[in-house]
Amino acid sequence: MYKLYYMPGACSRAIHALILDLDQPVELIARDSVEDFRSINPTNQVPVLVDGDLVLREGAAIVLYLLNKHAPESLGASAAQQAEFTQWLMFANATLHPAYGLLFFASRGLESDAAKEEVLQKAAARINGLWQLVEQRLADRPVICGEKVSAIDMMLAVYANWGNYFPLEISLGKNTRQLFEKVAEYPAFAKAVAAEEAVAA
Ligand SMILES: N[C@@H](CCC(=O)N[C@@H](CS)C(=O)NCC(=O)O)C(=O)O
Repeated sequence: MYKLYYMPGACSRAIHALILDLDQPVELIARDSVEDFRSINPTNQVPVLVDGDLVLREGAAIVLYLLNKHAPESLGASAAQQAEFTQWLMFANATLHPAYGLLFFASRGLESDAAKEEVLQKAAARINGLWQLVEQRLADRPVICGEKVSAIDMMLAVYANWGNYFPLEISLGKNTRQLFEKVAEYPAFAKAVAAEEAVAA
């Protein structure tokens, strides 16, 4: 059985949903219930996946590990399709996710209100620009890669939700909103959300 270190509503939610989608058993461990979590991940961040002796950090690496192990065909048939999947996975995990990270940093890390406001507005402008790329990608396809909802779509849906924590104009286009309706109804994602909310309640 996999162990997944998580925080409710955090990026680990997409990994949680992916494990359920792959029909694999998982034990969820809340990061904040672990006394010395830094010994598991020195960055103090989730997700961390444990598979026997393997302790894996970094969301994109975890997604690729799980898909290679349980559903390699979903990564794409050709080298070009696989590269495209990796590109969008990294866009989500290494470009869009850190852009949201700036919002959290500004709201918690800066003392002066003026500095906070400036960083928040700049981060929001960057995030809006990145969501436009998602919108364009979805102009002629229902999901980011492949035929059905993938880990990438679920990651994007999790990040989009973080906009609700800030009083900022973050606008999602019509295609993007349609994608997130699909993700919300996707059984594995809905199950992961329900499980995390049940624990948090
Ligand atoms: N590059 C890391 C980033 C992970 C990350 O930012 N995790 C956030 C939750 S979305 C976290 O654990 N934040 C808690 C903290 O930094 O204290 C990855 O992709 O796994």
